[in-house]
Amino acid sequence: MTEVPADHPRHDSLVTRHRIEEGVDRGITSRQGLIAQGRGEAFDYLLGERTIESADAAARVAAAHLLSARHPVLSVNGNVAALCSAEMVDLADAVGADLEVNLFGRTDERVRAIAEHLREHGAREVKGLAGDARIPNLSHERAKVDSDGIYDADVVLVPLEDGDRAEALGEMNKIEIVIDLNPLSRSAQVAAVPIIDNIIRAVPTIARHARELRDSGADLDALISGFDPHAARSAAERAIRGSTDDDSSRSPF
Ligand code: PTJ
Repeated sequence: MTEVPADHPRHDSLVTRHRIEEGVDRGITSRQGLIAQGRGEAFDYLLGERTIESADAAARVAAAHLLSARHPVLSVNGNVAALCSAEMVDLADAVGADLEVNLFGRTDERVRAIAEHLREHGAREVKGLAGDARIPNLSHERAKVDSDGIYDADVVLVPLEDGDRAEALGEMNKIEIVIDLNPLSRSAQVAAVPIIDNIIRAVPTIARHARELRDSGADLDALISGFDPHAARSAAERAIRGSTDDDSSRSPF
C-alpha cells in the first residue's frame, strides 16, 4: 500500500479506499464494490465528511429498534466487511444481534471468506452460509438468506445497497434500518430508519447510543414512535445540496 502522509488533506478517504482495494485482493469485496465506494465518497464529500445532526438522531432511533427487537440481524456485504468488521461485531455485541453475510455477487467462497474475516475480528457465530430460505419477490442472489437469520428477523440493519431488497424485506413486515450516504438510494427511500452517514462513522455511533440507552433505561418506544424518516432524508438532502436551510433547522422528530 502506498504510504499516505498523515497531514494529507484527503488522508482518511485515501486510507478507506485502500481498505476496499485490500478487500478485493483478499476475495472479500467485489470489484463492483470499488464503484460503490466511489459513489459513497462523492456524497460524503458533499456532506462535509461529518455526521450531521439528523443522522446522529436516526442512529439513536436505530439503536432503540435494535434493543427492542425480538431478533435483530445485521447484514454484511463485501464493502461492509472491508470497512468495519470489528465495529459490526461490536454493535452485534451491544444489541444482542446476529451477523449474517448477504451478497449481491454471492459465491460460497466469498461468503466463507467474509465469515472468516468477521471471526478474525471477534465474531463468535456468523450466519449466511446456509442460505436455506428466500426473500419473496427478489430474483437475484440477495434473496438467499438463512431461515434462522434474516428470514426470521424482525429488525434488519441493511447497509450499503441501493437496491430492491429493503423493499422486499418491508413486504415481509420487517423493520429496516439502512445506512447509506445517498438519501435518494432505493434502500434509504423505503427504510423505517435511514441513516445518511458513512458506515465508518454510523456503526460506532449506533453502538454508543445503544449502550447509553440500555444503561439509562430510556423509553425506547417513545424514541421510536417520534421519528420521521422523511424528515431525516430531507435534512440530509438539504445538507448535501448545501442549502442555507441548515440541517439542524428541521428535526426528524
Ligand atoms: O458485496 P456484494 O456482492 O453484496 O456487493 C455490494 C455492493 C456495494 C457492490 C452492491 O450492493 C452495490 O452495487 O451497491 P450500490 O448499488 O453501488 O450501492 C451502494 C450504496 O452505498 C450507494 O448508495 C452508495 O452511496 C452507498 N455507500 C458507498 N459507500 C458507503 C456508502 N454509504 C455509507 N458509507 C459508505 N462508506
